[in-house]
Amino acid sequence: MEAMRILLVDDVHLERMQLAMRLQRLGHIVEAVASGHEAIARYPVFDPDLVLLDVSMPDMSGTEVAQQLRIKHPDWIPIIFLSGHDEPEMIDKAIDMGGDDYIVKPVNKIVLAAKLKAMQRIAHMRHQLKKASEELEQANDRLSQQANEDGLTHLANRRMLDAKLNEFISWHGRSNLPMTVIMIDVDHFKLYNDHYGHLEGDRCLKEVAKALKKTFSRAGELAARYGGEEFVIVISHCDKTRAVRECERLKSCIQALEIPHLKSKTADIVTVSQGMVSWVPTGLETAENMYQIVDKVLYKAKEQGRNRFVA
Ligand code: GH3
Ligand code: MG
Ligand code: MG
Ligand code: MG
Repeated sequence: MEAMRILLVDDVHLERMQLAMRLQRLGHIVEAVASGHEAIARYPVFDPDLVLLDVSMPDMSGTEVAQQLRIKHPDWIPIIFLSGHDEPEMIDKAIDMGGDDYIVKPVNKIVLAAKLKAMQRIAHMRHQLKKASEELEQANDRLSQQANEDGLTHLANRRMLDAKLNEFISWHGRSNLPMTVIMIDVDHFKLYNDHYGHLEGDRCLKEVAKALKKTFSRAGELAARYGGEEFVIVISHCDKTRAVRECERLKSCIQALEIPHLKSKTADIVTVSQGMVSWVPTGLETAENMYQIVDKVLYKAKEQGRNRFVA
């Protein structure tokens, strides 16, 4: 069993020192203080596994200390009272005041060691529980990230995009402000895969995604993978004049990557086509409606020769 961190509180110097020594000999780490005020101050710093608390002390009784500790620190730590009184009513009252056990003074060596063993088991369980709940929390974080993130590109995935786009639409509908949706499709990507292989194709999509993420990383901007080699950008509070600038920026940032694409019928590097729509939502549109609309616009960009945007 691991050593416990024991906070020992007793106003009588000699008793405190004797008990502290005995606890240390049993292998524990002890912080010994002489008053309730000191105990309350040291408690969060020392972070004990167990508190041994004298009941009768001049400035503040042990039961008062226990009550304050319970209020200030909701994380439960066992408290064992120490007292010269062995009347059953006293024991009962002490437990009611927030104690978990009670040892009568003078402290019997065997009783003390036995009770510490029981507390050690509890401390061990508490540590394990804490570890498990931290691991659970981490696993939860990972899961919710995976649920909202595209595995290949680490952009928001379709599910996240749907949710965010619907939120954007209702917010802009209420605020009567324009917003923009841009749908992006990599040009001649089938030919890219055919020529360079699927793995290189994946790498290309990652590069494009990275550039999109960097270009649209401000608050109110969302870059997502719509599916396959298609991406969607959503921009809050963005009218058509600004949206046109954003599409130009997007076009040049993809060109600046200069990813070779010798089989492309558009250029000798990877390019994208974009369909864009800027409007003030009524709030009744859905993400699905908007994909349909913007996809038709994107199709026009393809028809008109690719590597361009159509609004
Ligand atoms: P267009 O310019 O008209 O868009 O032509 P395209 O070849 O890009 O369009 P098409 O829809 O015919 O082909 C898209 C290709 O994208 C086909 C598919 O295999 C590829 N693709 C989709 N998802 C992935 C992926 O995750 N990784 C790779 N490497 N390829 C993908
Ligand atoms: Mg005392
Ligand atoms: Mg496509
Ligand atoms: Mg394509």
